[in-house]
Amino acid sequence: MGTSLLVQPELRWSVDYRTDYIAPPLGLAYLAAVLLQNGRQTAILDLPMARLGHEDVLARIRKDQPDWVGLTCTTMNFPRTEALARDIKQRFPDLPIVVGGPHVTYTAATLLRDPQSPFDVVVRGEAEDVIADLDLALTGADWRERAARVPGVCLRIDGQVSLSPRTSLIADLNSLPRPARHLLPMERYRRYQPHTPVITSRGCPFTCHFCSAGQMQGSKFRFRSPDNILDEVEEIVDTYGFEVIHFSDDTFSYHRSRVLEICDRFLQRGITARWLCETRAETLTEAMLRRMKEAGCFLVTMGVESGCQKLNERMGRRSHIGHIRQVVDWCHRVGIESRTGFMIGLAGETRDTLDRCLEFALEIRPDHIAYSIMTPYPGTRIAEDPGAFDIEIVGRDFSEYRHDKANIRLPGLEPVDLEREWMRLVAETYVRKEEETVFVPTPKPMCQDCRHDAICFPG
Ligand code: B12
Ligand code: SF4
Repeated sequence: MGTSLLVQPELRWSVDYRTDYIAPPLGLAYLAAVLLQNGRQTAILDLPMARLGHEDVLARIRKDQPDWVGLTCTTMNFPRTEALARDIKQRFPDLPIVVGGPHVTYTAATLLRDPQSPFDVVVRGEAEDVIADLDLALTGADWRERAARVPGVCLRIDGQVSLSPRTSLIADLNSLPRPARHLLPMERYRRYQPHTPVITSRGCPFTCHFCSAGQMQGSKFRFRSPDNILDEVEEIVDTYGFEVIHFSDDTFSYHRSRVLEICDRFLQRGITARWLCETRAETLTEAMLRRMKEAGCFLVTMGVESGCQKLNERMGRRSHIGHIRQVVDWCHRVGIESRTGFMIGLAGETRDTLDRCLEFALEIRPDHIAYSIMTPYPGTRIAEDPGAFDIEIVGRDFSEYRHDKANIRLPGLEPVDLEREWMRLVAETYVRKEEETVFVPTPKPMCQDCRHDAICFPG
């Protein structure tokens, strides 16, 4: 029987790690569920949440002797993921190390061509359809030959890089087992944050040039049925005691009728958990927001990017800022909080458009405002062809791909200017909206003797 150890490496994604939000690694939990369903053994270590370091991972490998180790990797986490993989490789040179997640989906070829890379296998994109066959292949000696025959698996074999095409996207999301949350420290997450994520759909039909969502999970919006979703919500509430659900899909309300059905199910099943969601403004109507409010929704998060329509259009962001204003207004009327995300450093940005961004953010009066500097993530059009947007990528240290750090240069705006402007917008927003609630990531208390870059809890 195959055994594996799945690991979420240490995280750090903001200027002050005490404000970082640690979410359960749902991708790993989905994969673990498929492995368990296929009768395999597996475990998940969430290093930041469990306050574990590399030595703890090595000790666990020594104890459990898994057939392979799997690491999940976003761009910002790549340096930490690679460091962990190196430590594992050094102590256990024969243990296959598999890596997946958004970052490696776009960088697999580069990674595997590097002879110094500690990663043996890369899986690009969704992996539920790959993981059981891969697990079988990695069990026992001569695993490379077997793994090379698994569709969707990329690896180095006999000094050559074999890039198997990605498998097709999972058509029926209802067919997936629920994420194996029982393998995660759910009680710790609950004490840390009252909400927990649920993904109800995959794929994004929009093509914002700063985002790789469509490439990662496809441009077709695939979605779970309301009952399938509500079964998961009930499990989270009943088994793990969460009172707030975070629908962290890319575009939760893309299908209006589905959202209304989800609301109906919340009410029919008498689920009193409150919820928040991430979406695009133009998918919402006032009537929908009213129904969402009745069903427990208290917060809607929307990306705005710039207050300047032209800049948004140049970035492939087709939302109209008039609609954003309208939705924020509806939210006020209906009694749902709104959180708007603004991005600075877009193609064509000038000091003048930055002023307009700030003015717009304050004028529409959302309950929470978040600013980030545009980051050229691999897999985005911006990263692939920055010249087409008059953007120069200057930062290549992925650990610095943070929302408050500029890795780009624009005509007339150096990276340092963008960072100062980010600071100015944040500061002016606080000063000018002092009497209102504005989204501020609040520093969390930390153990005095904490030796990890993570938030600690007693016990
Ligand atoms: C929820 C979420 C968060 C949460 C939690 C993240 C987490 N720990 O999971 C929070 C709020 C913390 C967060 C933060 C950030 N996020 Co975020 N987030 C998401 C979101 C919306 C859902 C993630 C998810 O659960 N997906 C569902 C699961 C099933 O998919 P998955 O995780 O990709 O896993 C599948 C595959 O990737 C693969 N896989 C994953 N790991 C492994 C491992 C192995 C061994 C194998 C074989 C396969 C495999 O198989 C899984 C099952 O199919 C995604 C968008 C999205 N739709 O995925 C963005 C996304 C992951 N975030 C993104 C970004 C940019 C950020 C931030 C940098 C934002 C910021 N500017 O501050 C930070 C950085 C976090 C970090 N440290 O890296 C980008 C990542 C881009 C990139 N190149 O890395 C994404 C893809 C959004 C986007 N479209 O651009 N995020
Ligand atoms: S920013 Fe949102 S709407 Fe645009 S492509 Fe990404 S996920 Fe889709």
